[in-house]
Amino acid sequence: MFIDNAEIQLSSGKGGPGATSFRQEKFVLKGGPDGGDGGRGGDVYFVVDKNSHTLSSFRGRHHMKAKNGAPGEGRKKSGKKGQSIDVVVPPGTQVIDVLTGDVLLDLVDDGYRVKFLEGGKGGLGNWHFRSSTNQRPSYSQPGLPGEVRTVRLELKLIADVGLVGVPNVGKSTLISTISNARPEIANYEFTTLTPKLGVVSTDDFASFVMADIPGII
Ligand SMILES: Nc1nc2c(ncn2[C@@H]2O[C@H](COP(=O)(O)OP(=O)(O)OP(=O)(O)O)[C@@H](O)[C@H]2O)c(=O)[nH]1
Ligand SMILES: [Mg+2]
Repeated sequence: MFIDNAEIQLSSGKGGPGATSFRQEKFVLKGGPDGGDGGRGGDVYFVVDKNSHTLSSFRGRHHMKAKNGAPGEGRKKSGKKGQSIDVVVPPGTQVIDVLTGDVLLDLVDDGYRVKFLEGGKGGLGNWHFRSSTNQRPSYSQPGLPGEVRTVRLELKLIADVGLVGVPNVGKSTLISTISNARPEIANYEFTTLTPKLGVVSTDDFASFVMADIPGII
């Protein structure tokens, strides 16, 4: 059994700021406040998909971020919510807090979708702050920041095939050409120090997992 892992920083979107705006109409002098609220920041979800077999899609990706909420506008118009993102992982993935080592999520069932980070709340527009003593408030709230969390994804995998051979014979080269794995390849022995997994697609629906194993003397 091999443990495939990837570290990634996830951030939800910031809330959009509320607007400071005053009603402007013909024949209305000094209209009242009408600044709308900022939109909520986008959320971060985990989605379990059995069509992704390994965590290789996270290689080289260090940060995934949902979109920020849009600012509020005049005429009490609220800003648009920031777009959420789905982090797609294979069944069996554990989400581990990098700082504490705690397992935050154990994602098992195909199709399961769970909210992981909540987007920041949008700020209130100045319209909310009118009162009998202040009929023209210039204050509107800023949006709240999103959440940021660095997690390690871990997947315990059973490879279908393992490449066994003496060092420097081209095992990594083979797996790099037939699978989605991109291991280091070099003309010296013991280039590969830890096993790397790759998915070999045989057709649109069938695939198997191949392991690149360090050279054995
Ligand atoms: N001539 C020739 N060279 C190859 C072939 N396949 C790989 N090589 C070269 O052989 C060297 C070693 O390749 P790797 O794929 O890193 O070998 P490895 O078995 O993974 O080596 P370790 O990880 O050190 O055990 C590289 O310089 C490759 O370019 C081949 O079919 N023919
Ligand atoms: Mg190698």
